[in-house]
Amino acid sequence: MYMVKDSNLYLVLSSEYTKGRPAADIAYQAIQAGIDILQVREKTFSRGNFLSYAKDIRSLCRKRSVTFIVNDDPVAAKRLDADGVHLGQEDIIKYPLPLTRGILGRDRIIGISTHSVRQFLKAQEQDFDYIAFGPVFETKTKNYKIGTDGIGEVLSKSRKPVFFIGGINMSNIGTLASMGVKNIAVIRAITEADDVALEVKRLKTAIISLKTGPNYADKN
Ligand code: 3NM
Repeated sequence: MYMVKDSNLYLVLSSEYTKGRPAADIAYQAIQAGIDILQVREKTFSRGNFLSYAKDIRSLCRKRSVTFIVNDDPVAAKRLDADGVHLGQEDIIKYPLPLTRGILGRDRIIGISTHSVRQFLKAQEQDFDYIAFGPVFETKTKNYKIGTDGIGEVLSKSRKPVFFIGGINMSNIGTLASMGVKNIAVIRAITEADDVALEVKRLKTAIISLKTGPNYADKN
């Protein structure tokens, strides 16, 4: 079975936040520069448009063995032969976990967004492969943030990979590093960077140096 390992830089690619540049160009540069996981997240495309767009991104990912994840839609993920799907708290109403697992099978990744320690702990009891926790800092896609208060508890109780998300960039990654965070997911830090490759390398270096504090790997 696919394992999500530690020290991952996870790019959520959203064409809304590329400063007018083609999303595929951003993806290409980020993949070359060393991201580990890429999620395609497009809320406004029709399924047909999404599938043809995502197919190109998937090919870019395949060439460099970057894990390719589709947002929200297990059926699209299956059709794209994606490595997995990422579900939000609303998506699991339409696509409950057993249904999603049935569509994708055991060997694919299913991730879930959580927005409180309570949601995190609940998700951890279920058959998800990784859990995202946020928004830690201010972000464009949510009108609230949960801050860093829950991070210690999440890390100390986690038995699965956790991706912290929301407003993370080079200016605040040190705060997370000091708490023991191992994996981060970002949109704008990469998609809005003037030099995408340079920013990916900086973030990746910062993540690799995130070595302090408890994490799920230490407990297994
Ligand atoms: N999900 P940026 S925050 C897509 O907390 C997404 O679940 C979040 O974008 C969550 O890195 C977020 O530009 C947006 O702040 C992350």
